[in-house]
This record gives sequence, C-alpha cells and structure tokens, in this order.
Amino acid sequence: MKTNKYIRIITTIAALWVIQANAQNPLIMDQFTADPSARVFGNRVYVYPSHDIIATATRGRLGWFCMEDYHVFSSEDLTNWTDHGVIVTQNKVAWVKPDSYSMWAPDCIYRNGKYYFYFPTTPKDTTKGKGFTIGVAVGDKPEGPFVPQPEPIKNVRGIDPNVFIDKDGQAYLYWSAGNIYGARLHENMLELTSEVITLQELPSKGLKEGPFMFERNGKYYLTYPHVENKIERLEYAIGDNPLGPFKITGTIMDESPTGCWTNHHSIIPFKNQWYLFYHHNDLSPDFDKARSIRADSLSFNEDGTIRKVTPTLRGIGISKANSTIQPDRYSAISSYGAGIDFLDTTNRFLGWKTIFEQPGAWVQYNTVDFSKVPEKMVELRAFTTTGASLVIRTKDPAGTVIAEFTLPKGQGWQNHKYKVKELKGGIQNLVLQLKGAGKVEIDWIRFE
Ligand code: FUB
Repeated sequence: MKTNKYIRIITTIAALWVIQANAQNPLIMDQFTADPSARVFGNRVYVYPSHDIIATATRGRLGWFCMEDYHVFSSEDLTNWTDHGVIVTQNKVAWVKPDSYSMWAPDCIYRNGKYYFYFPTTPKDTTKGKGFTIGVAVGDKPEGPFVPQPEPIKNVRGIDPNVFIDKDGQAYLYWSAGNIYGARLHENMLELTSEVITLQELPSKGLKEGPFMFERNGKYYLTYPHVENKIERLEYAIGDNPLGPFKITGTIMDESPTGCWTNHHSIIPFKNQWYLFYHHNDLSPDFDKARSIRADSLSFNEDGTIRKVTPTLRGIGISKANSTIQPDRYSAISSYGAGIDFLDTTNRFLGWKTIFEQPGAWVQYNTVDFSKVPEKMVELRAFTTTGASLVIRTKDPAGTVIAEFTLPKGQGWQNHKYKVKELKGGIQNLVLQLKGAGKVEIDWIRFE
C-alpha cells in the first residue's frame, strides 16, 4: 500500500514537471513544436503550435512531417510555460482523414466570447478537390475544450490559416498554397463572405507560405516565410488595407543558421514589447521536420519598418535567480574556450551544457531577477575531471565578482554550493568565467 502511495506521489510530481516548463530558446523542451501562432488573451500569451512527431513504418510518411494533434501552451511571464494538453486530434474531427498525420500550422482568435481555432489538414472526402483544407474548432476558453465544426470552411484549399480582425470589426482569413490568399470572414468566423483574393504584389519566385497579418499605426503588415535563396526566411510587405495592395518591404529574419528548411512565425505586442515567435530545429539538428518553437524581441524603426531579428539562445522573459539558470542559453560568449553541447545525444530533450576549457573563457546570461530574496549561496551542477576555478560576475565580463570558488576534481555530475559575496538586488546580467587552467562542464546554476 505504502509503495503504491509513494509511486502515485512521484507520478503526480512528474506530471506537474512535464506541464510546467521554465524556458529560454527553445521554449518547449519536452516535445517537438513548430509553427507558433502566439496570441494575447487576457494577461497571458497563448501559443498554438503544430506538434511534430517522428514518422514510423506504421504512422505517417518516413522522413516527412508527421503531426497528429495540437497542444496549446500559455505563459504570463514568457519564462514559465504551461502545457494545457491536446486540444484537437486528427481522429476526433469528423471530416479529417484520421491517419493523415497532417495537422499543420494552426491559428486561434477571440471574438464575441468565443475562441476560434483554425487548422489545416487532409480531408477524408477528396471528391471536392485535392490536398489540404482548413477547419475551425470553437471553444469558450483559450485552452479549450474546442469543438470541431462538422465540415471544413467552404472554398478554401491550402495550409497555414491566419486570422486578423481589423479595428472596424471585419475579420479576414489568410492562408497559403504556393501563393498567399485572403478573404473576408463572416461574423460567425466560420465562412467566407467574399471572393478569394490572391495577394499579388509579393515575390513572384520562390515558395511563400505561413502568412501572419498585424496592424500597427494604421499600416497593415503582411508577413510570410519565403524561399528567396534555398530555404525559408521571414519577410514582410506593408499596405494600407488588409487585402492590399502591398509593397514588399524587407526581411524580418534570415535563413536558419542550422539549415532548418522551414520557418513559420507570428508577431505580437505584449506588455509594451513586441515579440517574434518562430521555429528552428534545436532539438533535432539532423532532421528538420522535428522542430522547436522560439521567441525573440522585435522592434521597429521610426519609419515603421521592422528591425531584422537575430535569433538568440537566451530568448525572452526574465529568469528568477532561484530557478535553474541554463548558461548554455547564453546572451554572449567569449570568442575562445567556451562552447555548448547536448547533455546526452541519445536524449536531446535533456538540453545542453556549457563547456569551459581555456583560462578566461566566459558566457554571459542576461536578465536574472535577484529582487525577491537576498541570495547568499550559489549552487551549480558541474562535471570536471581536472578541477577548475570559476568566477561569477554581474553585468559583463569585466563586472563585479560576486562569487569565486574552486571545483574539486570528480567523476560524473555533482552539485556544489558556494557563498555569494555582496550582491545588489534587481535585474542583473550574469557572467560565468573559468579563471585558470582546466576543463569544466556546467549544467545549470541557481541562487538561494
Ligand atoms: O508544419 C508544416 C508546414 O511547414 C507548415 O504548415 C509550413 O508553414 C511549414 O512550417
């Protein structure tokens, strides 16, 4: 009896651990996620991504996208993300081919007390045309439950739905199928009320998909991934009306540095800052159909053009000093002697470690919140077979030393605790630096 109770407690703790994630980039570390449509509902950001899984001989098509359901995630601080679980599954929607594994990029929007979740996938009925069509599921809360409509939206063929509601209350549906299309949506959000328009003034060569529309200062920004060279990069065009005409204006994010062929994004303002949500293949460097969602801050020039976003590992949100801080998600790194690697290449979901192997090498991790408790100790999980002396500084690599210690030689990963010298409260950048010779790997650090 006692053992059963013990197992139940452990299982509950494990379940809680799985649904609450403390994130930098990528945002979600316990599953693959892609195509993030971020939305602000109330005082939280909700992200509706696709959910990549790996195809096998009996599910999906080997070596291709494989997606059977959708989760929704939310956060009020952009650091702690809650997984609300599965909201729509391929074999629970009447019109969907139940073994198509093609639940591609979705979107969600709020109107008149309801949340409308739009998703593209393969229908059972192929007599009305080939390929993807787009359906809607309706819920009373942003995390569902969502009830799928019995039929997909009429006259829509394609992928990557995106919904935009203008200031006058008119809603628009955008989607892609090589080109980008748009149409007005009925107030019921379930049917089109206009002809389908092919948005013309966009690049004529190279695939365009994943439209995301937003309005700022009376300008309409039609943003989209486009293959200008070999793989997708995020671009945008600006217009005075939601259906154009548009003027090609610039690039939001260059092609993935790791070669992920797709990118897919959304752009939102939240608490006085704009953010770009997008994806790379961080947790699957050798297979780019198993992607991971990310986010970075975005800003505008005076003339309304978008400043190009450079993908970071640090991402967004403030890390609490007493949480496990991952220096491998650094904001800056020395040009020598420091690097990162997976903790375990057979299970990449365990994340990364930072490796220091030259005197003076450092990594900087920005925006750590020391405001609540005056921290007295720093704990870190480290692995060193040589022994190693480390210093922790605030601000930058020349900043004040707040802790200095020597890790003893050891076998395997070990936790160590050291005293922190005087430390100012507030939001601080942290620098971790190897002082002398030796090699050390760090999993995380935390203050207490
Ligand atoms: O996730 C499947 C497809 O890859 C999406 O629908 C596209 O936008 C691309 O990200």
